[in-house]
Amino acid sequence: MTMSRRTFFKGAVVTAVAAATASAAAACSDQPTPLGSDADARPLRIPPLEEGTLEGNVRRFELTAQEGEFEMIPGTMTKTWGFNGPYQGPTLYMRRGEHIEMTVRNELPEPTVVHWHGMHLPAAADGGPALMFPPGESWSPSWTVDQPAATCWYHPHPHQASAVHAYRGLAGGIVLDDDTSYTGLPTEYGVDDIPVIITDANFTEDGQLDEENGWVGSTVLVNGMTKPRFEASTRRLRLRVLNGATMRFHHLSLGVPFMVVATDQGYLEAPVEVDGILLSAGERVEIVVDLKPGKDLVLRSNGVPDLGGLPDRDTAKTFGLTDKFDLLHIAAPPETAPEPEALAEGVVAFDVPASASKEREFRMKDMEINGKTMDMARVDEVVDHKGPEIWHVTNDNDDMMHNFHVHNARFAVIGVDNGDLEFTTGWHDTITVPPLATVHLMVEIGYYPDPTLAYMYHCHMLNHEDKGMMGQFVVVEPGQEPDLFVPGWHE
Ligand SMILES: [Cu+2]
Repeated sequence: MTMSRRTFFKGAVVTAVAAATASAAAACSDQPTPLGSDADARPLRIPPLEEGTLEGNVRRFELTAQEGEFEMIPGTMTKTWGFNGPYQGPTLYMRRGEHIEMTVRNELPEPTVVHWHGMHLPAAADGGPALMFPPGESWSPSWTVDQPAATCWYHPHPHQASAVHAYRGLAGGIVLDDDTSYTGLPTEYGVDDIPVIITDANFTEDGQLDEENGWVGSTVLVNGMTKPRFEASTRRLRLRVLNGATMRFHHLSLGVPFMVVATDQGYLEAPVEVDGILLSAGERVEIVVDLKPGKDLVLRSNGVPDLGGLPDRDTAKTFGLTDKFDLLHIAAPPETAPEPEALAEGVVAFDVPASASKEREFRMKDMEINGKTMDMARVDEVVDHKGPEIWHVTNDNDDMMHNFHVHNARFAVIGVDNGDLEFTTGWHDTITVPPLATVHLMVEIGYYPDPTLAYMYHCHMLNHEDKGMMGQFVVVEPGQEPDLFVPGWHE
């Protein structure tokens, strides 16, 4: 794998020094880059909505992971990876109750696997590292969608190479729909219901992805492009924001208050008005903003408040927490656009279990969880029941950011000790764990017993994950022992 990674972007090493200098200069700027008036502004690319083929209750998708070239920066073709295209992938549409039959073909020069982030499904479909498959082959997971409407996403999860595969462009959104009737909520994909996938990259002098200078990119992209501009035709927009970065945290603002209507795992009980919201890598949030004719808005990443809990500005800078970016220019709608209806409240209930029969503790430090780095042959936790659990997750580093993602699960934040999280309501599957803080989670795990394959919990800063900050849990019948399949290539 190392060999093919090295041959992927020729010239990356040669131009590394120049690129490092350039990206250091760019990353040091605390000022938002000019965006709307810039001659380089381009219309926001909307990934195609892929509905697959529906036959009765069965929805089939075909995804091909492939190499390509994409114009991330105006006028420059960058070698990239994508699904069914050169960069990123289509937005997959699916509905609760449907049976999904997915075929993923690997036309890349390296083994990979795809994880359906946020979905509750059998471990055989989850796309953990044990399920990596080689170039030229296909993988066909299937599952039944049994969870509320949400914005999920898909991205690679190969052993020790998740960061680089995602960085090259392997990511796409999932619109998971259900029968919830939500008055006032925009639902027309690409018109007033807009995917906003935030990633970042460093570029070499010849405009290629720089893989040698760390994973906090100095160029921030939305849907794969710099300086995007969206011309609103309606007075209300729903933005499905995904922080698809390998490492970056973004504290998002619009210059006006906006409504949070959904977190990772679906709708909130009622919209919550905020001035800004923090998204760690892997998190999603659905926001609703009302626009006024004549008044453009800019979606900004404004720097993480209080340095994210890190001890000083220099440390915060290494995680990119002091950087500010203009992400997306939103051009105002015309006067003729009709006024939207009032946004409904109480469309879903937020029923967090009051207690749990099992508690677990996870301590994240350096690149370890509970003193161990990831081992594909080791079962770290066994879940042998259907009920909720309380997980206590601590960041034992005072000088490092981490976050925490659990596969095949949703959780509610029921407490935070020794740190601040400004927005904790709703169901999540990924959450920031500030330095020295403990986040207490009420976790509901999808119950699909299978002693042979594990699910992952890990830091979703992908370079931390690749360095070992990940563990495995196996879901089994009560009293059953795990009997873990370990792939032959395991070291
Ligand atoms: Cu981490």
